[in-house]
Amino acid sequence: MRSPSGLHLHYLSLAKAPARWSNVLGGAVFGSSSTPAAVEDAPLAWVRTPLLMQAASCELWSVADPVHAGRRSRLRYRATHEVLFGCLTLPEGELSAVAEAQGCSALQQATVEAYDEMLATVDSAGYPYVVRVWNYLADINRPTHGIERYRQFNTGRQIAFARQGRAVAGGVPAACALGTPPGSPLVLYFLASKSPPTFVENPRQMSAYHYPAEYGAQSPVFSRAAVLHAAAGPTLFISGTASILGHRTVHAGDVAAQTRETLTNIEAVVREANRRVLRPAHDPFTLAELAYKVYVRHPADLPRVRHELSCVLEPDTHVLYLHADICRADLLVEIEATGQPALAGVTPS
Ligand code: 3EB
Repeated sequence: MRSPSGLHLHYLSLAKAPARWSNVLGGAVFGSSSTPAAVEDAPLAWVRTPLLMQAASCELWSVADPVHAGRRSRLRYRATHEVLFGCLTLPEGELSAVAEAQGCSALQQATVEAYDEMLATVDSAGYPYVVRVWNYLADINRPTHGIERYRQFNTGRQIAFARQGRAVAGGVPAACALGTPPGSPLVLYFLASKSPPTFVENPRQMSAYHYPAEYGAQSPVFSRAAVLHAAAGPTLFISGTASILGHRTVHAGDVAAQTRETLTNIEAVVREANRRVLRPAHDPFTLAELAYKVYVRHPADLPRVRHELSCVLEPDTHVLYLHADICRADLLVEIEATGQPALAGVTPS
């Protein structure tokens, strides 16, 4: 991805990974088949969502600035003087005894512990602003204890934020939450910063932290997007975005229409981000400058999803396609996007 900023995102195959890991802040390896080898002390999450095209298997965040590494409990991180990337993996099986004693599900307990560790780490390391969180949990739509697992996750996330004295509505991180194959551990990775980001909502959608109780007793704690302000320039993080208008799923059963609605939502978030933070100080964010991660529920839908993206995005756009369940059973596709403003002189199409 072309970028003027100090923070760079790459989607690539692990074989093409850099020889020098000293510039890598952190990342994630996707796929069901292999455990990535530990790469020096770089925090690399292993996410067991299968790839839909073999072009890329790895998401890497690199920086020009010097990095230092650290650990805290089960969490590993690397940081520059501005941003911290961390990841942690919690197998639910190890928590079933504690969970039973607490009277909650193992997933809820794992979520509380993961978020406790993340928030305690960023506070003590001096990067208190969590900008973006990627959440991956097994069997996201399956009910246990009479409650869908995504809702158990939402309860745990909200408990952890509230317990650390943090807001659970407004000023919360951009995020995504996707399903992984049964038996996979809870995996979280995140970016946090020393300086406050700007959080952005989507005028076409109700804020997720205000969703009505029909989507779960505890609302999901995430913003539609966040803009990280670094010395080298801003970076826009658009959360997982789906075919939701207001708070309702639209186009149930129609993957092409869901993809178009999702892209319209992403356009609306980009416009809102530009309205909120950039004009007139910076060049605007544009769809063309973003890199995309596309989660498809049914692999057979991939050609239809790719066709809709090709109608809106340039052929050389960086897109990583993954096979994953989405957090509502009627959603067939979810798309996240990340990037920097268009370089001066580049005309968006
Ligand atoms: C939605 O808009 C779709 O629970 O962290 C998107 C992004 C979604 C993040 C989360 C959920 C999350 O409600 C689902």
